[in-house]
Amino acid sequence: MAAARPTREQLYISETPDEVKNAKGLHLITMSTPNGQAVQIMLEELHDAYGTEHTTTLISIMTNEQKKEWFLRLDPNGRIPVLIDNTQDPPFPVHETSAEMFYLLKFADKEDRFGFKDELERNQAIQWTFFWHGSGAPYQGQVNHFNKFAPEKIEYAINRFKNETLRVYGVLEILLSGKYTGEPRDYLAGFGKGKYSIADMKTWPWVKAWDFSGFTKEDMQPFPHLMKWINRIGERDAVKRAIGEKYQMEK
Ligand SMILES: N[C@@H](CCC(=O)N[C@@H](CS)C(=O)NCC(=O)O)C(=O)O
Repeated sequence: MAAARPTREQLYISETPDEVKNAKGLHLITMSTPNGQAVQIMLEELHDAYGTEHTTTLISIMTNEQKKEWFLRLDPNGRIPVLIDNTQDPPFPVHETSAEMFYLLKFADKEDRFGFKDELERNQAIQWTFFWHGSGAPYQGQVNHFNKFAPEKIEYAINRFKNETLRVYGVLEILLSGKYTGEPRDYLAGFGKGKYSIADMKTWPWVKAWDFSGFTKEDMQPFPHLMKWINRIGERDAVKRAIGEKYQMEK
């Protein structure tokens, strides 16, 4: 007999919002931050590619909804976004943006439109998704924290995380410019010029918010290919919807 998974009763309790426990298919609990937007983009792309539907619960992390028991039962890490697949029985919760995107790639992107069939290209997508998950998002997140939200201005911390974020932008610039291959690329993963994939979706919501993080046009000058990549992805309908009104909480 297969080992038991958490039951519906363990996942959903009386405090769980009705829209979460009554959801039928893919359901995303999110807020439109860069981490939320990564999975929002993937879901909107799946909608355009396959007509895949999903529903959402929009929360405000300022009110610490994500630290309540109903949320921790779905994601003990207490952070958005959380994806729940209610077509599994019992429902299957997924936390961590990249894991959510890989889940959607496996179960909702049957043609690998946003992934790769070739195992080496697939591995490139894993490399660049991990790169941003481990070395981009945490640094740029700390820039935002120390620049905007920390109660005191600690110059060392601000400089440390700003410099590290500029360094990882530089890594993306090396890749996209084709500095060592002679061939500029359009997207992060895939041979040749690359193919739009989950690696781009994971990375883009952060990098496009460089000005929010306090970087200037001068700071961004060394990254012309990265700036073009930001515009290229920003033109997609699914991406526009994923960062738009639909995911803003009503005030
Ligand atoms: N490694 C996580 C990070 C998620 C994360 O940091 N989410 C932030 C919003 S962007 C959050 O929920 N913060 C609220 C909190 O920490 O309580 C992921 O990739 O999903």
